[in-house]
Amino acid sequence: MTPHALAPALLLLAASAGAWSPSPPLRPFGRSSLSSMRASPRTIDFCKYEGLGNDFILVDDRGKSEPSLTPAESARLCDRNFGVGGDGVIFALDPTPSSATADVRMRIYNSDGSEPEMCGNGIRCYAQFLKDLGEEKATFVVETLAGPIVPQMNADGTITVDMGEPILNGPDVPCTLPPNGPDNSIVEAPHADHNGKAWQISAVSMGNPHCIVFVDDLEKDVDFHVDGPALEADATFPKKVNVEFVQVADDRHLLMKVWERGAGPTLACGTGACALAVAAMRAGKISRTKEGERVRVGLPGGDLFIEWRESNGRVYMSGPGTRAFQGTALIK
Ligand code: ZDR
Repeated sequence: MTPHALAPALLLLAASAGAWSPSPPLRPFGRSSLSSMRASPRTIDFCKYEGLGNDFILVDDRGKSEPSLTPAESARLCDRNFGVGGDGVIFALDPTPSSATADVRMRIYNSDGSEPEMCGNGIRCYAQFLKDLGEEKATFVVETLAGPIVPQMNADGTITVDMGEPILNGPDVPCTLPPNGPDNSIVEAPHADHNGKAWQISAVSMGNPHCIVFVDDLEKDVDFHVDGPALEADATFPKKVNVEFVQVADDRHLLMKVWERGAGPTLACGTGACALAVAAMRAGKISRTKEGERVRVGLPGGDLFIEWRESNGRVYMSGPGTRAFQGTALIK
């Protein structure tokens, strides 16, 4: 597909409620009903996807080596009042020449324009986007700043992603607290006050950094809009951090709320769900998953299912990636 054949002057939102099952073909870009409108200086064709309400603007930049939007343009597009609205913009690019194995490359900008290494919900949306663009393979290798990631399209329409091995070594997360657990990890480490509370935090990277806080009651123990940003900017995480507050419902069911680095409160977080499942197993909050067994992680936008596989130490995340609408946006 060659992008940007037309230039409608308005944002075109062909919104649709509900899931697309099976996903119908994408309307070829460049045939908007507004195509007769006066040409704008610059527009971009996009598709909007969501993974449990964590929503992304997807741009087909295959055939290119760099995203067609700058971080600042992406941030404006993510604005929910002045743009399309989204938790981030994701670009499907050609793999870098040095990548021997990748089929495609993913880059993502958060809604504030910062660039994370990885995005779990985003990569499921990305995989569904490629499928909707005509990709026939059920599994492919995606080059990311966190290394190669492998989504697998399941027969039931969900997507399982091999997210690789978690990084537990504290300094590599990166977190500057003294490691207090096995493998140099940071497990429920007592930490300085924020907002008058003494936090115990666990640090795990899934390519991007996560700070996990176990609480007895998600509603009562967390002042989400105050504690979330305070921990996001905590000085012991030099790259800032995604913050997950977690309540253990039972041995196979965790509940979480996420305050994302660079995006604030979102309805779901794929890398966060993986990180907190690993942290819960490491902290002995729940037992380690047996081969093929999964932990249900309840997020505000729905459930993700996580296996930390004993035989290879890798984390597998399963959940949906759903198209919401496609359109053409004016770049501001
Ligand atoms: C949390 C996230 N949406 C996901 O699903 O994994 C990732 C987005 C990137 C995150 N805001 C970061 O690491 O900066």
